[in-house]
Amino acid sequence: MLAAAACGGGVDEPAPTATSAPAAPSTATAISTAAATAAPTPVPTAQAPLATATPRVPVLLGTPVPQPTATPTPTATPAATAAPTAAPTATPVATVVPAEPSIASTPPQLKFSLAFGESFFDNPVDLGPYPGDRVYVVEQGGRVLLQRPGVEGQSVLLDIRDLVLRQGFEEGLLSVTLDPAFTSNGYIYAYYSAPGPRRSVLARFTVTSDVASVASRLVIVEVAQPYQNHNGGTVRFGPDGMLYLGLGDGGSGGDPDGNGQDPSTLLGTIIRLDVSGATASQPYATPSDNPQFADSLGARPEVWAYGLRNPWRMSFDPATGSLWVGDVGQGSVEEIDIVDGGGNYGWKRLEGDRCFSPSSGCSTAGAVAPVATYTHAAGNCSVAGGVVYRGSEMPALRGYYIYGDFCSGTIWALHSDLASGPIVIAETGDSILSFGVDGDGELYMLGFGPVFRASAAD
Ligand SMILES: [Ca+2]
Repeated sequence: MLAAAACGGGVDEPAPTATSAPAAPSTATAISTAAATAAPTPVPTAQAPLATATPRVPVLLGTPVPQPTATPTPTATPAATAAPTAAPTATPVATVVPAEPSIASTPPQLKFSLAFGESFFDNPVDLGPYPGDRVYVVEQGGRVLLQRPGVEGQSVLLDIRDLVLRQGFEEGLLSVTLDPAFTSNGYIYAYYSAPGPRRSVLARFTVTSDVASVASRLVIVEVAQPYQNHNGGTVRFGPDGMLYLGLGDGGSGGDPDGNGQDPSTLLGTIIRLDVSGATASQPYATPSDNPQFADSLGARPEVWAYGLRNPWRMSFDPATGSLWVGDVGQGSVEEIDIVDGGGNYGWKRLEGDRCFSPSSGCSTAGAVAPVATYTHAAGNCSVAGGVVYRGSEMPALRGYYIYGDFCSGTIWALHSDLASGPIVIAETGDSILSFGVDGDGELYMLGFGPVFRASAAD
């Protein structure tokens, strides 16, 4: 087990200010110097909205491949069985909520063992299912590795270390997901930091025989980053077949540009894109059923929800379709949100359930409250959002949302129907970067180097 990192740094390490910025390394580019020293002038997003994007009815793809279902997953591809010849003209069908057995009143305490023998990683930050009973593990430095649970050997699915900016602690390759029709089209999506100018990039790559071609890259969206921290970000497909990406408020500390409450920028939002017909000239379409915000907000049409500070980790509950987000706090409170379309999650008027700006008497009007919060007492510093467990090995854990803290290593379980409050299910002492599940829905915890597989301690 690794010792916890110093909490003063952590996932939510404050951006250097103009006066405290460390000397740029000799390899630093002009853009990094500018970003560290320039006044925090709002930087326009790199890509204008696609005003000509044809509104389209989202193609309903059924249960996405990467998200395990509650029952054993058939091997047939969803695209083969669910993609209709003609797009339906009705509004999208609401997420189907299958009957679930009741959730146990007490979740099990967890223990962790190395998931892939003595395999270690360069900051494993994301993990998900891959065909052939494998999982992919994302390294922050820019590689994606294929692993078989319990086996030490690995192969390289994607290597974009040459494209990735990893200057700040929170920069790098941050998340990867598979297309719902991956088994037929080979598409994977990667979200990473890039230099010149400093920005976040969501790009698609095509996989052939378990290797992604870097040359196949198709940039979906780019967002200029004014500071090196608060880049979000998780990319996942929802049960509606749409692509969701969480973006942070742009960074520094205290959201100096006010991006959190401004959905005319993609910073501080979760965006929802239709990438099913992506081409180089039109890499995404804005779904016609994206939320309609008040005209006065001037919201970008891609925005699904806003008011987020740094949604580092998010996931869909494969049973209910709910989007669970861990939004990292400033200096006092960490929060868990269930994010619905059109919601304003409060930052920076609110940090968790407390006023942030102003520090008292703030307006809570229109802000969606978190479903859980915890404070920076007891060594906590930064939430690593997790997953709703729907696996089979730990029946008493089914239906609980699992999340942890980067500094304290504490892991909680929260009843996904919110019938009771969070329960501590492990004190790992590890620096928790992220969580993930394999194709059976079994739980993994990602630390600084190792990846652990969870099991019930009793
Ligand atoms: Ca909030």
